[in-house]
Amino acid sequence: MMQAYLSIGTNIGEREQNLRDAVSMLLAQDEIAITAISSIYETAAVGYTEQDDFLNIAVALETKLDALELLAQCQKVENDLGRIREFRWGPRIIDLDILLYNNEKYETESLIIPHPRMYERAFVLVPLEEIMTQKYVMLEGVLEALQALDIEKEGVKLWKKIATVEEFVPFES
Ligand code: X6L
Ligand code: MG
Ligand code: MG
Repeated sequence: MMQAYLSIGTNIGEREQNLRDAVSMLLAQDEIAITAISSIYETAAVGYTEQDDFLNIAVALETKLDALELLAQCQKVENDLGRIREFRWGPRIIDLDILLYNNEKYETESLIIPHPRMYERAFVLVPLEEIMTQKYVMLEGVLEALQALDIEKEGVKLWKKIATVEEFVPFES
């Protein structure tokens, strides 16, 4: 089995429900098992700042899918939840990004792993660090990146404590 880590974000509509929908659509896939989920964090939008605040989570999963197949599944979840791409860095109902895949480096036109900008984004690293602590795993570079980011990290607020996937998406696991 391959280990992967995703970052999921949303800043349109019923944001918490959008996260639940995305997680439950991942759970519904036979080829994917979610092994950990972070709490929900709220942050101001980064990149294009004239938009509503985001909720972000990180999830850990095990899968037999290769990285490109996993990307296709993430894009399917985005499409099924009605994501419309209006402009780069603009508001989105849901965004699923593959951060890490089996400790591998991966580079194609459609996918780069590790996610090229994950080490600069507190809204990615703070939830990811929570999962590391839960699972007693060390992911390369994450703690160092968080220390370097200390000031921006202040902007990431714990919005809702989540302990388990079952708690977050009842009846579906
Ligand atoms: C300079 C130039 C500094 C660009 C930062 C950072 C651009 C992040 C895009 C950047 C730059 C992004 C989310 C978000 C987006 C999210 C929060 C992006 C792509 N997604 N803000 N902004 N959460 N808080 O999930 O991440 S758009
Ligand atoms: Mg993203
Ligand atoms: Mg994305």
